Amino acid sequence: MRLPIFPTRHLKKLFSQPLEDLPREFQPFEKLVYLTPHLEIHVCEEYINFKHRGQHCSSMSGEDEPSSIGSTDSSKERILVHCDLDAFFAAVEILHHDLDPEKPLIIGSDPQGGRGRGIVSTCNYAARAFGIRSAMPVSEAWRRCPGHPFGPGHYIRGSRGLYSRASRQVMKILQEPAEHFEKASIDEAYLDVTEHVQGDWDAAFALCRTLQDLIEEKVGLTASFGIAPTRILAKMSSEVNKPKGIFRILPDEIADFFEGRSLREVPGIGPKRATQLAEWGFVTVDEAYVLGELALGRMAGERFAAWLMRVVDGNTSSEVSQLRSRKSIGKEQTFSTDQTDHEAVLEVLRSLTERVLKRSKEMGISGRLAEVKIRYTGFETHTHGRSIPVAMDEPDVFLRLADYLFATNVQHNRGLRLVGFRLGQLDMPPTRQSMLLLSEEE
Ligand code: TTP
Ligand code: MG
Ligand code: MG
Repeated sequence: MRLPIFPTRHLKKLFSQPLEDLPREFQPFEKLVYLTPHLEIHVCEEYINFKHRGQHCSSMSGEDEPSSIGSTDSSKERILVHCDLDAFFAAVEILHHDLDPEKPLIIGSDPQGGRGRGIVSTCNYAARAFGIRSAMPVSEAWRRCPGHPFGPGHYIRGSRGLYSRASRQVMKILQEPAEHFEKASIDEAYLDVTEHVQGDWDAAFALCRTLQDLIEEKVGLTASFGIAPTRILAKMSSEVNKPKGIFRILPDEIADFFEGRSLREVPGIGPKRATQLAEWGFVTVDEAYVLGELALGRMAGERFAAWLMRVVDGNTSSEVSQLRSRKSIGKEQTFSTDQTDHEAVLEVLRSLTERVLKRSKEMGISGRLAEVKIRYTGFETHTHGRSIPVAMDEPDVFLRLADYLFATNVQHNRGLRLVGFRLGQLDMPPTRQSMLLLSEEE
């Protein structure tokens, strides 16, 4: 399909009139217009200028819907790896403070001698032997394994900065062999390694062993790996041989894997749903599966039944994409004393914006939404956002938007406690829209 020329004057015209008045040849841009009712023309111009200087793209296939970019073809079998670090926070603390891993260590709120009202974040495997688990009330943990001077439990509050640093080191190692990589939480990631191992499941196993050794050698932490054709299966299999385990589910082993396996182990089945199913007499996945979609649907709901069938048939998602786990990229800074010099704050905002855009570029992500966060003395917080028509990763565009959003919204004569920048409405470039813009410029 030949696309219309899309120079700046058309752009101006295009965005200054209602959608229904658009000439026919602009129909492909409907979405663009719809997304940006309050478009800033200069941003578009800047983008076009930038693209004139940079790359060119001459065609639009029509198949690259933004939502599918970064995904994998579901008709082709994928080899996915899920990695999850073992007792992550506890392991980092043990490493950092050179603690004895054989002694029970509990990370969480202050136990206050057993009267604490908070919860346990995590604990090492020695503490798990006492029945302590993540999210358990810390008072309950204390009852099972008291701390000094009553028992062997060592309770600490934890230090977030340490965990982020260790997580970054691990993610860097994991990212290397993956065609598609997704950090799913601070201690876990999905990798699509299909091409890297050329479809060989044994090679995938060997790769996980190598990654496991690398993480231990370079970061000092142990990790568990799951290898399987879908996300859910990969996540479940990384749990099987924890800690420091590797477990693989081949495509023709899925049914065997689910035999006798508790429904509660399937990510997505919570305690409420599991209890309800147990009341009907279904505790394991295969018990529910043999009932068939229709009969199970009558009891547990059609959507749930259809989904469970797909899980067991290995037909759930195998998409690995940063965009699945991440909705935005942001950075903010709290000032040690409230700031009245707004120029100085703007400088901080610019530096945060640059850092966000650097990060997004590293991740191969672009965004359409710029959002500035301002917190005043007394904690009153406002966010001010603006969308642009196409996802971009150009720092200059976002620096200008950050300046604009700050300058037009900040309340003068007020002290500032925090400033932040966030890039939202993320996409993997080039999007279909950016291709359109790139296609035939003057
Ligand atoms: P998990 O991977 O769920 O747990 P874990 O790494 O501690 O243990 P496992 O060996 O079973 O994987 O969570 C990762 C980190 O996230 C965990 O170390 C602490 C934190 N976390 C919380 O702060 N609160 C919670 O409720 C959970 C589940 C985790
Ligand atoms: Mg973990
Ligand atoms: Mg985890």
